[in-house]
Parts: sequence; structure tokens; C-alpha cells
Amino acid sequence: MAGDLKFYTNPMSRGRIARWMLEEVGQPYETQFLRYGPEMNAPAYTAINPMAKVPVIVHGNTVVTECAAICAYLADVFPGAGLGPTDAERGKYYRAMFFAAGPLEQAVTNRSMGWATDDPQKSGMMGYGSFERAIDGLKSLLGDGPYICGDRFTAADVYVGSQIGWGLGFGTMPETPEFTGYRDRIYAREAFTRAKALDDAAMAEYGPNMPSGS
Ligand SMILES: N[C@@H](CCC(=O)N[C@@H](CS)C(=O)NCC(=O)O)C(=O)O
Repeated sequence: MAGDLKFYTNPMSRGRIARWMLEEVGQPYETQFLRYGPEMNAPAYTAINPMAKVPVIVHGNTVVTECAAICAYLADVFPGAGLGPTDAERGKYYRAMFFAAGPLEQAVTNRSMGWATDDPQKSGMMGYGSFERAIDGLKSLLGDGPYICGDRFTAADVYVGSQIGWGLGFGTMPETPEFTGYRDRIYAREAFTRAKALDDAAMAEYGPNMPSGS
């Protein structure tokens, strides 16, 4: 039942990652779009996500925030979709998910905000070291492909692939053949096309008015 799975999002947000994962899983879900600003900060919504951010999924009584967690959660609770890792894939899968959600996202965000350091002591304290090291780390995680875990597409490809797709789209990651080839391969999936069409259709009404003062 769609009532068991509710999705809070804005069409111009990381919610597109969660939407793609929902479409991959193929279970019915209900979407509630939220505009940036007052709608996202309304008490009814901050009671669900005190961070006042999207995306969120609510599955029964379980609230899941954080795109990487949403992808991993949906893969776990809907094993029939075959998007979680086998035992042999688990190490690579978690490594890629956590690397992309933490060090990689920080590296890309800090750089696009114009923040960097040449001080080796400071870069040694940062989880990503330097932007260049994070990008090299990402390339090595992709390995020979075609997917993060090897021959099989998993939820890690939804999350890591989205980071790469957004990075290439915004020009915050280098256009290397490894990245563009991988992005093109995973963006060709039917679930991605369906998810994109749904969010593109909602753009005129709900996006992209970004938050003011947050
Ligand atoms: N770490 C969160 C980030 C969520 C996030 O920053 N969402 C943005 C849109 S992409 C948001 O809701 N911004 C509204 C605000 O901060 O006011 C995740 O991965 O889901």
C-alpha cells in the first residue's frame, strides 16, 4: 500500500536520489512535495525531520533521512528488488556508500564553496585529505566496473552514481571518461528515467525557489 511508504521531497533537491531508489524498488509510495522556506520549516514537517531538509521517507513508523541511508534502507527492507549486497559485495558496497556520503560530499562541497587548504597538517585532519585525493579514491572505487560491486547494479550505484551525475552536471567533478561512462551507463536505467520524469514534471510548481537565509 502506498500509505505505508511516504516520500517528502522537493524536485530540485537530493530528493531525486531517493526518488530514483524508490523507482528501482518498485513499491507503491506517496509523494509530498515541500517548497523551500516556510513549508520545510513548518512544525508538522520538523516533527518528522528536525533538520527541516528533504528528502525523507516514512515507512510505517520508521523515519529515514539522509539519501545514503534511504538507499540502503530501501534495499534492505525490499530484498526482492535485489539491490542490496551479497556477502561478497558487502565490503565494497558499504565502503562506497560511506565514502560518498562523507568524505566525497565534503570534498566536493568545500571546493565548490571555494574552501581549500595547502597545510598538510590540516589536510591530514580532514576525512577526504584533499579534493584530488577524494577524486582518485572515487576512481579506484569504480574500478573496472561496470558497477560499484562489479557485474551487478546495487543501491550503491544509485547513491554514488547520483553524486557523480550531480558533480558532472554542476561542473564540480572532472569530466573523465571513467565518470562520464559510468554516469551514462547508470542513467540509462528505466527507473532513473521514470524518476526524472516525475521530478521534472513537478519543477514548475515546487522548484527551484531555494531557501532564503538557510
Ligand atoms: N545530508 C542530507 C542533505 C539533505 C539536504 O541538504 N537537502 C537540501 C536540498 S538538496 C535541503 O533540504 N535544503 C533545505 C534547507 O537546508 O533549508 C542528505 O543526504 O539527504
